[in-house]
Amino acid sequence: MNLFSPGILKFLTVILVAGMWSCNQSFAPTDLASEPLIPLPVSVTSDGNLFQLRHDMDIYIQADHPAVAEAGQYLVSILRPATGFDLEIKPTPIAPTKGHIYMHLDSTQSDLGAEGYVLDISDSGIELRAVKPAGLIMGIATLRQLLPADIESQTIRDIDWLIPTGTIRDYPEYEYRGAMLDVARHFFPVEVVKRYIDYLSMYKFNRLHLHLSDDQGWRIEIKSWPLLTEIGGSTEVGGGEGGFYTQEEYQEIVEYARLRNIMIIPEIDMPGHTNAALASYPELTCDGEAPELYTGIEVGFSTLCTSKEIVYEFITDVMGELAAITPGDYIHIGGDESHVTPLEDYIPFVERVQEIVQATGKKIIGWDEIAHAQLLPGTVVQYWENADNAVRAIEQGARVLMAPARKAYIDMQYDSTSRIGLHWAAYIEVDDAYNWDPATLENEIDREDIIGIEAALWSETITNMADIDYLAFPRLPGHAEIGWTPSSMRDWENYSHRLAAQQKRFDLMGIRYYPSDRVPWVK
Ligand code: TNX
Repeated sequence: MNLFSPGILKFLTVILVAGMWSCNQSFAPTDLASEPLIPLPVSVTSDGNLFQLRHDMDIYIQADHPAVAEAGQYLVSILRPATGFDLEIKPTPIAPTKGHIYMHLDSTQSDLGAEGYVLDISDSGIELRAVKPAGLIMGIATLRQLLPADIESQTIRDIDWLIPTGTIRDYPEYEYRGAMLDVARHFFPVEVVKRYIDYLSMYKFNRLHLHLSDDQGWRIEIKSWPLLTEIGGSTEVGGGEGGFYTQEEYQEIVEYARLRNIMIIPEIDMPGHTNAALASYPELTCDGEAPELYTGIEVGFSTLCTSKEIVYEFITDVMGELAAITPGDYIHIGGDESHVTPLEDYIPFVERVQEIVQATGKKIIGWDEIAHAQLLPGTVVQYWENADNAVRAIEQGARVLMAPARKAYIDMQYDSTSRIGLHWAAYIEVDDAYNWDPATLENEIDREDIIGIEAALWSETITNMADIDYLAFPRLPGHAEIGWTPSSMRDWENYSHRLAAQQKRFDLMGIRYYPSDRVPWVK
C-alpha cells in the first residue's frame, strides 16, 4: 500500500485537522447545511468534507471585468486583517485548476436573478459564480459567515481557516432590502455611516436610505442654497453642534456603499419636517419670517409655503444637485406628517415635486401619505403607519415598501427598561421584530404589491455609535432575513440559535448589542 496515495493523505489530513480542533477545544464544522448563516440561504447541500483557506492560495477572477475585479478586491479586504494572508488576485480568461478561489459571472444561471449566486466549496477549492457582480458580493457575504468568527478580528489570528464543503444556491425573496438611518435629528459623521454600511453588508442588505433633512437639521451641502447647511445644519436634537456632509463626503459614502452592493437613497423630507430649511431661508415660509432653529422632538408643525413659486425653484435646485451625486434610481421625498399643510395644498405639492424629481431621471419614494396624490408610474410608497394609504397606492399601481413602525422601527424600545428608544408604535423585542411576514401583515397588501422591507432607525434618542449598536443589534439581522429568505423557510426557534451564534462576531467587531433574554446566547 502506498502511504502517500491521495486517499490516505486525505484521511490523515482529516485525522490531523480533527486532532487540532480537539486541542483548540473548538468543534469541527463539517456540515455545511447546519452552518448558522443569516440570512438563511434558499438551498444548501453538504458533502461532509473541509476546505482550508491557506496563505498560498490565489483568488482567480474572470478577466476584463472591472466589477468582478472590485468584488475580488472586496473579498481580499475582508480576509486580510484576521488571516494576515496577502492573497493575490489573478485575472484569468479560463477556469483555473483546483486549489484556489475562483469568482466569475455565469449567464447560464439566469434564474438566480441579479443578486443570486452559487457557492461551490470542495476540499480543494471554492468557485463562486453569479449572473451579475452584485451576486458575487452576496456570495462573499456568505463566505465570510462560513469562515470561523475569528475572521472578524482586526488583528491576525493564528487558527486554521476551515469551511465545510458543499454547494449553496441562493437568491433573495425581495429586491429591496433596506435600512434607514436618520442623520437629521442627530448628525452622524461619515465614519459612523460607513460602519453602519459594514453591518448592512454582512447581512446582504442592498439599500441604505439616509434621512438627510428634518426640522432639527439639514445634513447635505447644496451649493446653490448654502445657508441650508450653514444655518440649518448647525444644531440637532438637544442643541448639540449638528453637522452636514459636503457633496464630496456624500459621494464617498455612496461609493463605499456601492462596492458592497448597497444603493444610497437620499431623502429630503417635505413639505413638513422642514423647520431647518425655513430657518435658513425665510422666503420659503408663507409669512416670510424665519422660525427659530428647533432642537426638540415634536413632529408636524412646519411646512414649506406650497403656494410660493420660489419653493419650487428651491426644490428644483436641491433635487438637481442631489440627483447629480446620487447614482441610484431613487430619491425619497418624505411627505409624512405634514399636519399643518392643508390636504388641498399637500396633494398638488406632492404631484409637482414628483414631476421635478422625475425630470432629474430618478424615481420617487415617499412615506405612505403621498398616496393621497396621483402617483407617477414607478413611484414607491413606504408603508409605515396607515394601511389605507398603502391601499390607495396599490390601487394606483404603485409598489409598497414595508416599514411598519410596530415591527420594523428599530428606534422602538425593546421593553420599558431599554435605556434609549421611543415606544409610540410598540415595544419590539428581538422575536417580535423577526416574527412577521410582510406579505401577510395587512390583509390588503399582497406579496406582489411589495418591493421589499426597510428597518428604520430614527435618531431622536441616539447620539453615537454605541447607541446605534444597541438599537440595531440584535434586531437588524432579523430584518435582513425577512427580506432575503422565503417566509416558508423562516422560523424563530431555528433563527434564534443562528443569531446566538453571531455573538462572537459581534464581540470581535466591537458591536455593543442588547443582550436580550429571548436569544439563547452561548455565554
Ligand atoms: C414617526 S415614520 C416619524 C418620524 C419619527 C419617528 C420616530 C415617519 C414617517 N415619521 O418623524 O422620527 O416616528 O419613531
